[in-house]
Amino acid sequence: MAGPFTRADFEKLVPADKKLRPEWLKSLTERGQAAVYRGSELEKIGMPIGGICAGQIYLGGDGKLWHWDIFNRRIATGAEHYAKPLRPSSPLDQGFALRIKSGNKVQERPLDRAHWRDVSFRGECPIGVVEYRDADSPVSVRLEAFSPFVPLDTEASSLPATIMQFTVTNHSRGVVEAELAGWLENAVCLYSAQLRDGLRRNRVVRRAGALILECRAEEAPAGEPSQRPDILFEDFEHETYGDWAVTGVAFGSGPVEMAKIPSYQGDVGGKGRRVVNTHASAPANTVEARDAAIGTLTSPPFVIERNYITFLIGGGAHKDTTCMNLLVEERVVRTATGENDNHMKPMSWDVRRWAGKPARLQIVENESGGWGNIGVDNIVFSDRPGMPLGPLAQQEDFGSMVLALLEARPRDHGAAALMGEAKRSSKTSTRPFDQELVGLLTRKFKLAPGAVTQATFVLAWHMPNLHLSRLPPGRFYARRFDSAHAVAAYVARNVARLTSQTRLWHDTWYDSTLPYWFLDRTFLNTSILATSTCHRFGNGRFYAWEGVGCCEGTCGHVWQYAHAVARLFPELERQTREKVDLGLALQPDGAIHFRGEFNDIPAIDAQAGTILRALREHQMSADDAFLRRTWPRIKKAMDWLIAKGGNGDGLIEGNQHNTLDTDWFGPVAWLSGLYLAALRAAEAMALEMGDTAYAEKCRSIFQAGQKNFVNQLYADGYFRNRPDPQHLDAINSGSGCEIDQVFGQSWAFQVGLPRVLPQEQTVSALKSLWRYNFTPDVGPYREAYKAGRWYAMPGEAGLLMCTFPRSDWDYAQAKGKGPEWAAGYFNECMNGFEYQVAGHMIWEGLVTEGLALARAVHDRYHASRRNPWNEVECGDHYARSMASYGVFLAACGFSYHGPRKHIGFAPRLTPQNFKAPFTAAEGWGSFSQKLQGGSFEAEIYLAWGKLRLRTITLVLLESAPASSVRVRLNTRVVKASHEISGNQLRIILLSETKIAAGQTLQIRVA
Ligand SMILES: [Ca+2]
Ligand SMILES: [Ca+2]
Ligand SMILES: [Ca+2]
Repeated sequence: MAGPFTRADFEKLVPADKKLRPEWLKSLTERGQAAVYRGSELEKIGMPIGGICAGQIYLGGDGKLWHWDIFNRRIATGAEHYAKPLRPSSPLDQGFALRIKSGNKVQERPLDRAHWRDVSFRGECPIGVVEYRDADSPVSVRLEAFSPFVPLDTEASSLPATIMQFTVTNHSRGVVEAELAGWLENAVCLYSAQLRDGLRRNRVVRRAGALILECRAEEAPAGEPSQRPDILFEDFEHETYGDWAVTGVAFGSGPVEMAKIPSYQGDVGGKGRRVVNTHASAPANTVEARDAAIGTLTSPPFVIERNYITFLIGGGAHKDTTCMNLLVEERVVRTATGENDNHMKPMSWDVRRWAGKPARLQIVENESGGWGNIGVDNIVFSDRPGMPLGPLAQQEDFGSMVLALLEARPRDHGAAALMGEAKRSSKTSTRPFDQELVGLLTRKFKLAPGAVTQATFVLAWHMPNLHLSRLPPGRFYARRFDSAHAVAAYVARNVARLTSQTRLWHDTWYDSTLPYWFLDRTFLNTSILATSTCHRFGNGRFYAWEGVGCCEGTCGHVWQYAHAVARLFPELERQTREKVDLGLALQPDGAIHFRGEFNDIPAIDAQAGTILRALREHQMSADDAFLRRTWPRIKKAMDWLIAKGGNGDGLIEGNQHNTLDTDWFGPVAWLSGLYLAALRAAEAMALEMGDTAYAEKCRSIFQAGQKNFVNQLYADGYFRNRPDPQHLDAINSGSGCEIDQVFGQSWAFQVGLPRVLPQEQTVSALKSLWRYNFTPDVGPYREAYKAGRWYAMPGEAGLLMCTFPRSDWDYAQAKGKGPEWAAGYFNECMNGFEYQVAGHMIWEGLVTEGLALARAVHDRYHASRRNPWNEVECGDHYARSMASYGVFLAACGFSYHGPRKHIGFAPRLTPQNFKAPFTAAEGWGSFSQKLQGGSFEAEIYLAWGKLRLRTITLVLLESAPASSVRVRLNTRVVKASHEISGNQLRIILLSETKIAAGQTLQIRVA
């Protein structure tokens, strides 16, 4: 394939001298400017803008909402959206427009790119800001869009709603009369409406001071019961397609015998002997070539003379390209696809509306990529649906939607329907499912020169029928609200509080000395919570994919990298530890099935990570109740790992499943290092629980392990593995330079543990990663090592997962006889891992290198390249990327222990003048420190909630004196003592001190 490469070749693939431009290096630490996107940069922007675990709606670069994944349809994404970013598309009609009258000139300007010359976008999670300007418009418009987001307040942050605040400013010298309109298509039953009849109903009402456009759906009136016999239209039991017209090659010469279908397709579930199955009929031998074939199959005309068309359908889930359509008057009136499953399922179309009309069926197979095939059988016209359609109210996309105009004025106007027989003033309107029903709300205003006005719209949705296979049904938000109307009314009543607290968090986050790019990148992945990666079911359980719709079970080995949720909404992580990892997934022997109920094996990294996360979850609690409840189970999980280590040497030798999806054998630096970190965490928790014998057990294995780890695995400046000679067929990075080799120490920093790995060798390992794995252009490396997916394109920088700088091990050996898809991981750049290393480098003082790694990811996700808000791994909005929050914590040198009432900061950037936000168990705020004149001053300002403290640690700067330490809470002196060890200052408050919101604890060291 490529190689073998010599040392000199390696230099060409990953240069030792990165030749980073001085201005780029300078920009890593400069506060800089907020990034504002314009022009073509707006095209791919999709900022998640709904509540957490409430579906997924994007705010586009020009302020239009798109994607609209709120209808409980499982959307499964893959890795492809890195190389081919999604473009805005919307299944429904919604938007805002301004009608402007100045003098005798009237302009109509929808709020989008097409109608304003200058549109700009600034996304500061959780708030997106879009500004519209045009030299020909007397007014400008500023849109601020967000869903309420208040750390620690899960309830306030989980609303299925988006607030859109418009500010209109008159820049002209004359009076302007204007009307701002918002419209919403009733898209309730978006998918069901393609299969059955029903009615959509809109109404406009005033409630809670708001003008509310409510969109609902209901069953169609029942027809006359009928006794007409079924008509078998087509059973595909012949050798040819008969009267059906064939194009292309995918359909072959006729229906295929089920007995001759490739066995890997499984039971396709057909009726009789033959079926339509393009995967089997395509004239090709490989799966790819079969997928590549395309064609159509069109029935002879028939007259619709029964209420339903029933059939079996399977194959690809591609709308429009692997589908069967019903054509009436040459228009597609019904369409259906498979569900990426070869087993065909019964489907019914309600066709009463077209009774007596001529029609045709068309089976389309126009997809040449994965799942480019379709199966169809047994087409029957019947007066009964072929499968029970079930009550409309139980369909996944049933529910309600609302557009509301808050603080409504008497002249604000609402119309239930825009067009058709209902007049624009009508307050109610109904339409059958196949007709569009769009409602409208408007506000008229008059603006004097220079005057400003505001209008706040709320979009709310309520689709309670989420149902993921094997998981509890329903949506958590439906426990609090019975309709979108109730959601909108709640927002209307609480908009002042929800808005001010969201802004308070936003302002607290950005009121920092840290660079803008750094604040943007480390926080924006938190928006993954507001995507379909994350769900909360009717019973309150938090659940997540790895990325949208891909890889189930809140995967322990992926989620252990993600630090954001634990620090912002710790109750969700505590619940997942307690109910899932240490609950339903915990086996009698202590093994944790890392996908909850979805798999039956443990993984070494997930197991160690769960123990480390349990410590973190304890530290983010107000008291020790969580640890008391879970400690016996944590111990059990630890004992499983200890047993896996076998001989007490602190290294694990046997089969080790892990996040790279295969089993590795022999001591692996990355996995044994995590084991050592877990031992340290268990020891710390044991001591807190008064379990000194267990603490001693963990400590002694740890101590042996740390020595063995260095002695056996450290060579040539980094840590390698010692692959088991009995298992050379297995994938193993061997003596390659592997990205996670010192992950255990990285974790230790995140939870304030004493060192797990010695500093000297650890720093050297990180420098080796920089030297051997960080490349300013992945192109040459990927040209030589082709396997793997694309998360950094040629010309883009990144930290490679594993390189092979030594001559005793190469990709070919690392691959063993493992599958190419898994070995290919070594050649990729995966954001979550890169953040793990970036944070670790910053903790260890390699600040420039750490920032450069994080910035490389940031640059890859610049809006000119792809959607900045969608970090992709094997799925959109990939959870591991929430590791970026750990990079932020590293920059602050943050440590916190809620039950012990301890907080600490050790800023790595500009410590002489530093300010950054923090979150604790019961409150959040801002930490700042400054060296000025002869004194060092630090402040802990609490913006929200409360913070109870006993001890505080700070790092003294070199030139700072420390003969006296004074602590004040606002103006009151707080009695305290202090200890200094090295440059560490530890302040012990004489008694527990509570800082309330709005108060500042001031520390003056002189
Ligand atoms: Ca058949
Ligand atoms: Ca195909
Ligand atoms: Ca061992």
